[in-house]
Amino acid sequence: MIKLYSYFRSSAAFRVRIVLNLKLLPYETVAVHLVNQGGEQHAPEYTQLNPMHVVPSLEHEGHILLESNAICEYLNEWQPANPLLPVELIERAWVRSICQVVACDIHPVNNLRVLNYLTGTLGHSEGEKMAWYRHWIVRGFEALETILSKRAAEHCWGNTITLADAFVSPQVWNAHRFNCPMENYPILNRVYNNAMQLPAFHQAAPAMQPDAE
Ligand SMILES: N[C@@H](CCC(=O)N[C@@H](CS)C(=O)NCC(=O)O)C(=O)O
Repeated sequence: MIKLYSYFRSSAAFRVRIVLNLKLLPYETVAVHLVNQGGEQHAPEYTQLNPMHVVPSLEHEGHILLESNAICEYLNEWQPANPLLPVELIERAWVRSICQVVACDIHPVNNLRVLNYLTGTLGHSEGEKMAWYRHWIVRGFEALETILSKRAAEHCWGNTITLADAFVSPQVWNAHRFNCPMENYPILNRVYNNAMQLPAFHQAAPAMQPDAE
C-alpha cells in the first residue's frame, strides 16, 4: 500500500493526490498537520522521513520519496498507462517547464514557513503578508498565462491532461483561497475549471481529504 504524508490544504500534496488518482492508485493518507502543536512537520519522527520539514512524502515498497515533482514523475514512470507526459521530447520539456514554474518559482516564496517568517521574525502585518502573497502570484500567473497561450486548449497541453494540470490546478486553488484577483488570467481559469471537473482532480481537492477541517 502506498502511504502519502499529506495535509489537506497543501498544494504540493494536492499535486501528488491528483497523480495518484489519475493513475488509479489506491493510497493511505497519513495526515501531518502543518499548524497544530507548532506544526507536525517539525516532529522528530516526521523529520526522520522528510528532513525538509514539509509535505508531501510518499512511502512505497519500503522507500520514502520526497519532493512532489520527483514523486509525480516516479508515479508516472512506474505506472506508464495513462501517460502524463507527452511522447515528443520537446513537448515533454514544455510540460515540465510549466510544472517547474509552479513548483520552483511561484510556490516556494509563498510557502507557509516563508509567510510565518514575514509575520513572526520580521514583524510584518497580516496586510503586508497578503501584499507579498498577491505580488508573487501576479508575477507568476502573468508569466504562466503567456507560456500557456502557446499550447493550452481545454487543458494546459492541448486537450490532454498532463503533469502541467496537476501542478497548475492546486496553485490556482491556493490563489482562490487567498482571494487573489483572477480576472486577468482567462487561460488559467479555463484549464483550472476544466480540470477540477474531472473526478481525479475533484477527489484530490482539500475539502475531500480525510483530514479536511
Ligand atoms: N518542494 C517541495 C515543497 C513542499 C512544501 O513546501 N510543502 C508545504 C505545504 S504546500 C509545507 O509542507 N510547508 C510546511 C512549512 O512551510 O512549514 C515539494 O514540491 O514537495
